[in-house]
Amino acid sequence: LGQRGAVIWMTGLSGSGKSTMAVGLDAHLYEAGKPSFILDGDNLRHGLCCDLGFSSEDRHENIRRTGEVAKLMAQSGIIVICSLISPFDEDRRKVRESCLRDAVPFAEVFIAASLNVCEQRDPKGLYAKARSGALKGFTGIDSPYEPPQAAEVILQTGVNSPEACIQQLVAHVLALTSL
Ligand code: GGZ
Repeated sequence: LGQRGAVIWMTGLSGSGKSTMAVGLDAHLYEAGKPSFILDGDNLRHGLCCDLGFSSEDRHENIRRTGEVAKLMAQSGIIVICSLISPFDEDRRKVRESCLRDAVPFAEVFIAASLNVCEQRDPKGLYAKARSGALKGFTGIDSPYEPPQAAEVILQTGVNSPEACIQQLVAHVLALTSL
């Protein structure tokens, strides 16, 4: 029997902890002997999506393109962990529908740190730049973020420890991929 792939779609503000959750999940899946791969928005924007900026149109295309790649990889048996802000509910819904249409297991994971928490963290100083007006169209400041209405997993990274959040995520993904 072949290995079952899946698309695990993490959405949340910049600084919410998407990358930390992705790396933690990836490590646990490796330990469990399950092939996995991270598609990270910030990385993809250097290659596959290097022609895209941060307009709504470009963000739509960023999510569409990443979703298609993720589905293809999942069809080859890999658990694909997507880590993108993906601010629009409609874009995430389209990826979900596309995966489910082709029988690829899909889970939406809301990295639910508040804007306040993310702005306090500000690991790259981007919120400060956005507040000063030096960076335009930054998500949560002057560009929208639509929280998921029905995410399969909600991780309170501003409340619970990274380890606890990763455990919660791992449990869901192992259940999803051993059906
Ligand atoms: C949001 C921006 C912006 C603007 C640069 N808005 O936290 P980071 O720095 O390391 O990761 C963010 C990344 C967002 O790329 P995504 O592909 O995930 O975005 S989307 O899903 O909306 O297409 C952030 C950085 O790029 N960044 N400018 N204006 N984030």
